Amino acid sequence: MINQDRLWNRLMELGSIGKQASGGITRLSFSEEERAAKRKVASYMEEAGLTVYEDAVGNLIGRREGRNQDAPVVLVGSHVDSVYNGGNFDGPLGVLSGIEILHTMNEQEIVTEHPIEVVAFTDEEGARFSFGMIGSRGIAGTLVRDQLQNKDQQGITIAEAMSEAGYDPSAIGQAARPKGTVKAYVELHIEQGKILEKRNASVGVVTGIAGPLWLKFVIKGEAGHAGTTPMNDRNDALVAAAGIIQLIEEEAAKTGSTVGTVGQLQLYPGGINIIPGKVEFTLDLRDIDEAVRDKVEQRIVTGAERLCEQRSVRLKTEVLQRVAPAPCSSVIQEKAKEACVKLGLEPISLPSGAGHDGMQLTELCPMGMLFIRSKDGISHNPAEWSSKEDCADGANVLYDTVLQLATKE
Ligand code: HGY
Ligand code: MN
Ligand code: MN
Repeated sequence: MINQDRLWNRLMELGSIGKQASGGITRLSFSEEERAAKRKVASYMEEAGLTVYEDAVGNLIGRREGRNQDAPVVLVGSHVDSVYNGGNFDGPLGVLSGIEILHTMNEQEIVTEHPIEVVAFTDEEGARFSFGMIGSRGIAGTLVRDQLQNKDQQGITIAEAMSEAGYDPSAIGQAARPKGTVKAYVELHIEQGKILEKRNASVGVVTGIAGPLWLKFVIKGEAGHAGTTPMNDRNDALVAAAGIIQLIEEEAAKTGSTVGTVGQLQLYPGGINIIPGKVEFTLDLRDIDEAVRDKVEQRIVTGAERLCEQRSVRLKTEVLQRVAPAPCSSVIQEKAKEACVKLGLEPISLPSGAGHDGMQLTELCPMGMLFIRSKDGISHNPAEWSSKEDCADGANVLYDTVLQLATKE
């Protein structure tokens, strides 16, 4: 069994890095806070007796050798970057549990056939550049140079932020793992929903990951005087945006499985007495079924175009990222359920509404995920919480699942 106090203390200690006065955590990719968190995680990897290194896209990796050092590696991990004002567990749970299971294997002098690596992926959330999963795309070999041109709110590109942090954007290809070099990838994460809590279960086995589609809407109307412009003579970009946001909620709700969220909105010029001339906002649209999601996307964009025409404002939409939903390996699901039963836990299966790095790795290797219960289903919020016991249950299921994968051919 893993050392649950060590895991918990590291979770709490890491959670103090990037903590805001609001109580939330902000650790954006290639920021000083994220670098400090990676230094702290590297020290835990060293304490665990792992060989520590970074790859060309800044993924931080701790490696434990097996009997056969040329055998394909079993990968575990998650991320330590966060959303704005996020919670303590989203990401760090998977990285620190990965370190904890390897620390325990070293203490128990367990010998596996395969080497095992724990990775803290660069920029899973995409909070800073509105383009995420950079580290896992790098390992999958699917990250391309023009994707590094995405900008943050200060106009800094990913490539510039990488260079400033000491990485060479032109070398991203070196992070790619050739097919056959990775046996499996397994991630432990908080559920960020209410299914396990409703089932009164600490751990669940993930069946598949919903695919996030991120769009940017830019509406151009005409700025004007709030006092002298009659209501029937306006090209108000914000009122048009309000109509589209209403449409998003209606179209997403229709399918019963799709979720649509407008998380960012900027209006210009932003004076109290000026009719907004321009509005930019984002849409995060997801469904476990890609065809359903993309049909909803089409209905929203068509409806938005019609609405903007009626209001004589101009609409431009841009795809920021389009990630296909990803099924989890049935072999890994079975091994994880076996691990649950061994620990006296009911083997519960559930889908993931949230996106995760594992969805970038499905072409490279079989992918599996485990969830632990989230209090009130809250996440991306300082109130995000999971109990010490549930973290320990999750890490012990991860431990046994990874041991099954790493001991046999
Ligand atoms: O957005 C997500 O689903 C994840 O938290 N990156
Ligand atoms: Mn998240
Ligand atoms: Mn996450």
